[in-house]
Amino acid sequence: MVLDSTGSRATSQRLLSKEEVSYFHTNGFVIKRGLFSAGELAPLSAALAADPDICGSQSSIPSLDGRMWKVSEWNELSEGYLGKLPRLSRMLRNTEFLCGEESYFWDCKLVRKTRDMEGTVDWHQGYAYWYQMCVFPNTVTCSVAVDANTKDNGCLNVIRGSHLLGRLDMVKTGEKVEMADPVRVGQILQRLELVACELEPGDAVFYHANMLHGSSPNQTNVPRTMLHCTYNAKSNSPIVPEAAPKKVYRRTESLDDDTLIRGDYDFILDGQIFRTPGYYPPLPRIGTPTQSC
Ligand SMILES: O=C(O)CCC(=O)C(=O)O
Ligand SMILES: [Fe+2]
Repeated sequence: MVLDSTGSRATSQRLLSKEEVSYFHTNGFVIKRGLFSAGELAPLSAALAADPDICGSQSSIPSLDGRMWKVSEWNELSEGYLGKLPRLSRMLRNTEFLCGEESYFWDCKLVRKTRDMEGTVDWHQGYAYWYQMCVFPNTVTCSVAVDANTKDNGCLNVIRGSHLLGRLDMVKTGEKVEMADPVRVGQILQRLELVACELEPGDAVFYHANMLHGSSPNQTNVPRTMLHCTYNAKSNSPIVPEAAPKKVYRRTESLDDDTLIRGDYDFILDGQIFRTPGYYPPLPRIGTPTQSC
C-alpha cells in the first residue's frame, strides 16, 4: 500500500467503487470519505487563515434570510494549488465514472462561511444555471471539505433523489435573491429526505447537476470552507460555443495524485486568476443562449 506523508491510504481507495457509482445514480450524490488527506489540504487552510479575504476575489450573494454568503470563482487552470487540485487524476477519473464518459473541467468555487459571514445558501440546482448552455444535466460537482463541515457551521445539505425531478424553475425573491421555487421545494421536502453532509476535512461529496442543494448558516466561531469543483461530460459541450468560450470542451490533462503532497505548485491564492468579484450571471431567459463566461 502506498502511504503519503500523512499516512493516508493509496490513491486506489480514492476512486469510487461500482457500488458508489450506483449509489450516486440512485441518490444523486455520494460521499467519499478521505478523498484528500489532511496534509494535502493544510497549505490551503493556512493560506485562507492568512488571507481570509481570498485576494479580494469574493462576490457577495444575497439569501432569503438576509445572511449573505461569499464565493470566489475561477475557471483558469493555473499552475497554482487552485489550478492543479481540480486536475488531479482522482478528480477526473471519479467524475468520468459518474458522467459515464470523459469529463472536463468546468469551474471551481470556494465558499467560506465565518461567524461574520454566516452564509445561508438557498436551495438550487447547478443545471438551472447551465441549462441555456448544455442540453444534458450531465455535469458532476465534487465538493471537498477543507475544514470540518458540520450542521452547526453550515454544511452542505442535499435532497436525496432530487436529481430525478428534472430542472426546476428558479424564482427571484425581492431584488436579487434567486432560488429554486420555495413552494415547490417545500412540497419536495415533504416527500424526499434532506441529507446534511457532515464531513471531516478531506471528505468530499459528488453530486449531480440536478441535485437540489444549499446550506444553513454558520452558527459557530469556526470557519466552514468548501471547495466545489465542477466537470462536464465531453459530449455535453455548450451548444453555442461563442456564448461560453471558457466552457467549451477541451481535454483536461490529468496530474499525478501526489502533485499537492509533493508541493508541486507555484502559489496558493496569490497568483490565481479569479472571476471578477461581483460577477454573478443573471439567470438566463429561456430560449436564448445569452450566458457568456
Ligand atoms: O458552499 C455551499 O454551502 C454551497 C455553495 C453552492 O452550492 C454554490 O456555490 O453553487
Ligand atoms: Fe451550488
